[in-house]
Amino acid sequence: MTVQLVAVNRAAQAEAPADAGSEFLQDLRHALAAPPHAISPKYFYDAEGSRLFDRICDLPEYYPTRTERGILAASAAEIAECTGLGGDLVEFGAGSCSKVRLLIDALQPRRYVPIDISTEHLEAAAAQLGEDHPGLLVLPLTADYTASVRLPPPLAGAPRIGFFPGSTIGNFAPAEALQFLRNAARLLRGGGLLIGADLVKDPAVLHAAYNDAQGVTADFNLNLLARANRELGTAFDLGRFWHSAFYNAAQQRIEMHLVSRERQHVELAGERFTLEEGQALHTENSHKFSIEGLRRLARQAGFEPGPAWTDAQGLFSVHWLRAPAD
Ligand code: AVI
Repeated sequence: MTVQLVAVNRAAQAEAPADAGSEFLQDLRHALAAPPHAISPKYFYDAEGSRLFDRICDLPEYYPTRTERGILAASAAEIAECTGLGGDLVEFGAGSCSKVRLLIDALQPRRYVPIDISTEHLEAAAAQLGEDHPGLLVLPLTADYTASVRLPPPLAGAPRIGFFPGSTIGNFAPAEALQFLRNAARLLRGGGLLIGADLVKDPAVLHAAYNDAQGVTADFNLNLLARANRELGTAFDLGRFWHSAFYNAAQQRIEMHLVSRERQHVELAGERFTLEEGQALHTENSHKFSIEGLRRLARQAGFEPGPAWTDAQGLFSVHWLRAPAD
């Protein structure tokens, strides 16, 4: 993310067959054409993907959401001691704007700027939040915060407080995570960042969280192909792929892949690609952290790590990272 952020053109987000210049088309083409056959997880989040992700958050096996919510609710007063009151709260990847509700009473922000790539989802959630908190100025911003975002001008006397929950930091490659944090430290200077990070733990717990019994995570993963069918005119047969999610201990991450069940051909924008039986399209990494590992990364990015809060089982962590003024 560069600090100069450019809001996504809404017209370009409409669900219509994409032109040859569309980023999704180019990235999918690239992923199908050559190893490492990988595509960014940001393509999960069209309207359907966002709905599926909300369902994941409620699954019994997916502990991160409810655990982080518990930490935020229990620690809101202590968090407010770090952030101060009356700040300018900016949420990266706000989705349904639900976690911020746990902080509003304690932090009493003057303004809330939720940023998300999915307009429809964001605007409905922001409107509802504004209705529920009439004194709060809510300014939703449709943008890809991993690329570039132009924030509204700062509010005098209100430090910028970034909010990046959900361990979305874990979906970045390590170099991207560092870059994101570096830019955030600049964007938030004089304020700070409240960030959620999933912790390294028993791989069996992780495995269950990404292989739920109801198959919602599988549908979420497969929605990438369904989205390509809707937007790019491909004809992926979803039944010919299976969802694979496993813990890669060496890299401290869950990996998600879509694996071809058989040799098959797919057409994308007039080009034909062959997928071999067992060939995988790598769709997501979800890195897990130690408390000290996250702090080390934050220091490298220019933050001064403050307190970190965890749950009793040590599943998840929330960190306050101060962004020095200069
Ligand atoms: C958004 N992100 C932090 C989720 C995660 O756990 O990495 C996305 C997700 N993928 C599968 N389940 C949830």
